[in-house]
Amino acid sequence: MHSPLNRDVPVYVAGHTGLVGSACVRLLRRRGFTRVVTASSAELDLRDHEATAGFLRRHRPEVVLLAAARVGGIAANHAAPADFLSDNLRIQLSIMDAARALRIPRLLFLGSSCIYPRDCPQPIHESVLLSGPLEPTNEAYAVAKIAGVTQVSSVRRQDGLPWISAMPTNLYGPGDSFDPERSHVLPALLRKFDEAVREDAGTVTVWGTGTPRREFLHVDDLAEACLTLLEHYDDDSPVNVGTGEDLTIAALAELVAATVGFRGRIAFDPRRPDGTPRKVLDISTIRALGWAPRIGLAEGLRSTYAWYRGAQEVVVR
Ligand code: GFB
Repeated sequence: MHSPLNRDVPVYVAGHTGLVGSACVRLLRRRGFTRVVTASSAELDLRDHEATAGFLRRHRPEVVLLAAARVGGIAANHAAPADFLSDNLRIQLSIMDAARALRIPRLLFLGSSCIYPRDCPQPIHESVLLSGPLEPTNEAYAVAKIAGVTQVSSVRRQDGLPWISAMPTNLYGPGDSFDPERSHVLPALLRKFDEAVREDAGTVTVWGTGTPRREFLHVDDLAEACLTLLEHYDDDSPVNVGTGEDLTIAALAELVAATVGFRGRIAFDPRRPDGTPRKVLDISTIRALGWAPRIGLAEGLRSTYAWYRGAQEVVVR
């Protein structure tokens, strides 16, 4: 079992401009960490094995938070599986090989709830990993993430380094991508419904049948979970991070409509893929460590919408 981290150790957050990495940097600074190490993609291409090794040799972090990844929603995953597989494998290998060579004592790898079999019992317990076929719409991404989890457990076994993995559910919050085609469902819907209100449109069309169920966690809650795990968890098994509660995409659309003040009709387009029917996580492992989600979905939607509107105004000005 680990203990609280010294606030003066260098902590490298890989992917600090992304949704997850930026939330982790915010939290670390708030908690008094004085040496948060970051590198923009212009400074360091994490797919470059040698460059990444050189960067870690120069900065010698004692903790690595591996939040860098190529991510996207169901359509982005479907459109570019080779990129999702290749970029994620390369990013993970570069960072973990370099961290292993330097024997960096603590590393947290972030996976995704889509690594679990498509048709597994719900809520999903960590133990069902690799027990069945994956959801086809994000198979390439999931296989890359499973390789990352296996790399962590292999390094633990071979080198005795106490690295760990966390599996977050669908995340959202400030700093997310709101791209209408490539983003995840929650930011995509916030944008669609917001535009509909602004354009006075009578109908918003939501992809798929509206029946799939999804779980949504605010990224600030995930950042708290990452710190909890780095300080208090030391085991082979990845740890689920979610809320343990889900809702249908149709119910999410209603909530988003209420958040942005859309009063028109919600239609569904079943020609668009639904993806996995359900993936809600069993969060008993992380709850036992004292972590629990704090930001409810209605509140998280309101604050994320406010952030989105603020970012839009900056773009317009
Ligand atoms: O968030 P999402 O793209 O990814 O889609 P997944 C979730 C559900 O929302 C699907 C529906 O059933 C979509 O059909 N949906 C409705 C929409 N309207 C929209 C829309 O405008 N945009 C999007 N994107 N979806 C992802 C994986 O799966 O989950 C990733 O592809 C990753 O690899 C991520 O694991 C957490 O939840 O289906």
